[in-house]
Amino acid sequence: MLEALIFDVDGTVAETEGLHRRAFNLAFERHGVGLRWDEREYRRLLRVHGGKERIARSLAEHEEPRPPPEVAAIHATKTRIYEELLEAEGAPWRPGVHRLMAEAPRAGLRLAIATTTSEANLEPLFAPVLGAGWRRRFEAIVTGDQVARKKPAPDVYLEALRRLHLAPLEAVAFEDSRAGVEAARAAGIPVVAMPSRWLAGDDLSGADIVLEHLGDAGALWAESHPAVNNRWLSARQLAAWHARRFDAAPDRSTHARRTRCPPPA
Ligand code: XBP
Ligand code: MG
Repeated sequence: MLEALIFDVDGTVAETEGLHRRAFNLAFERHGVGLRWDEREYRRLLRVHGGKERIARSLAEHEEPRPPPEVAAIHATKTRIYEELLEAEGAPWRPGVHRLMAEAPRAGLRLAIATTTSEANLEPLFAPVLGAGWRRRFEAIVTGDQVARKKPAPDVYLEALRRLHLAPLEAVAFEDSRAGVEAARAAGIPVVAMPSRWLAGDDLSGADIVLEHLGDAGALWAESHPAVNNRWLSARQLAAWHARRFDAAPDRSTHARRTRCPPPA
């Protein structure tokens, strides 16, 4: 039975990568680094997961390798600048995300976050929309800096399941990128994918459902989706789809995905 919704952040909650790109470039200027990522170059570098890893890769490609502490310092500056940009300009949430997060508790569904982004990037994105107490809504908030391996490795999703004390098939993940879909699938979690602008060319066919976005009464899909027989995705419809798809008599092939992680220590 569906128990929890696990949200990716960048590209899924909001189209934030444009602000990330600007923050990286301003940090390069501030540190005297000879890099400037235009949109085309940033789209290419989004295949490298994690800001620090992205900086290191680009420096190595331009024969300007820097020691890890210096890369970390550049990334810390970028994170501060990103927070300032987000606070100053905001990032509109994608259709249906706020609504689904509000519907979830009424439908008996718990909420979690599983993202590659840095923990500091969450407050300026969530607080303006969900209020100062936004963290209380999420039973697990797992970020890239808390796990050993970033997406497409399953680490953030496995850690979210562990903190929720749930089996993979008791959750649904929401993702915008191929790496995110692969990470959730590798954790055994069903995935709803909504392609984002910066990763529009990604193959999301590994997802269980691919939607334009989650939809809203004011942002209807062009057509009703066969999986939910509606023009937006409600918590109730998602739970009904999940029950039809996964609550049938369990067989050996899904045993591992129905086994709960040990409870948090
Ligand atoms: C997206 C990412 C992050 C951001 C930049 O994370 O890959 O690296 O691009 O943030 P997700 P940082 O889609 O999993 O939310 O610089 O903090 O890494
Ligand atoms: Mg994402």
